[in-house]
Amino acid sequence: MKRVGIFGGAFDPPHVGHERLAALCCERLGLEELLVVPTFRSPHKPTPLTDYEHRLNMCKAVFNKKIHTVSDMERQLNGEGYTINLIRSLKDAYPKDTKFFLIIGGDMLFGFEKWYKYESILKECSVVAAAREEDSYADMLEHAAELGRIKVLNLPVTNISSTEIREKLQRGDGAEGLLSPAVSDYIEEHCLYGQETGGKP
Ligand code: DND
Repeated sequence: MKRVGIFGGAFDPPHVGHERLAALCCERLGLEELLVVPTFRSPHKPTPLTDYEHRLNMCKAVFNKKIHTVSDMERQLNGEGYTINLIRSLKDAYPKDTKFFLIIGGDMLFGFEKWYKYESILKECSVVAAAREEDSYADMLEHAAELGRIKVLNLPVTNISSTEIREKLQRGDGAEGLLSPAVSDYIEEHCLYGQETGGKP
C-alpha cells in the first residue's frame, strides 16, 4: 500500500515553516510521496492571492526532493477549491490501495468543522494536524477528539506565517531565514510583495 501525503495551501509564499512541516510529516508518517497542492481558489480566503503561476513556481523551487510532487490539480479542477473534491480526484487518479494523509497545520484544525463536507473528508482519508503554536498541542488534542478520526502530531514548531512574511516584505524589511534562497530569489526576480527591484545586478 502506497502512503501519500496531501499538503494543500495558498503558499503565498511557501516558507521554511511549510518546508519543515512537510519534511517532518514525511518522516513521521513514512510517506512515499508528498503531493504539494497550491490552491487555485481558496474557499476561506476572499482576498486576491498572488498569481497562481507564481505560487506554483515558488512551490516547485522549494519542494524539489524526489519524494515531492507539486501538483496543479486545483487548477485542473477549476472549482471552488473544496478539499473534498481534491481528495476524490486524487483517489480516482491513484491505485485503489493508496492510503492518503491530508496534512494540515494547527490553525486549520480549529475551524476544520466548517470545511465543506468535513465529515466526508474524515471518512475518505486520514487527517493529520501538526501543532503550529508552541502551546496549542493540548487544545489541538481536545479539538481533534471532539471531531474524531484526526491524528495530532506534536512537532517542533517554526512559528511563522505567509501573512507575516508578506507584511515584512511590503514594509521593506527582509525575510532573512524565513524563506529558502530559491524563493527569495524568485520573489525578487518577479517583483512580488512590493519588491521593486526586479532581477539581479
Ligand atoms: P491556507 O491557504 O490557509 O494555507 O490553506 C490550507 C488548505 O486548507 C488549502 O488547501 C485549502 O484549500 C484548504 N481549505 C481551507 C478551508 C476550507 C476548505 C479547505 C474546504 O474544503 O472547505 P497556507 O498556505 O497558509 O499554509 C499551508 C498549510 O501549512 C496549512 O495547513 C497551514 O496550517 C500550514 N502552516 C504551517 N504549519 C506549521 N508551521 C507553520 C505553518 N504555516 C502554515 N509555520
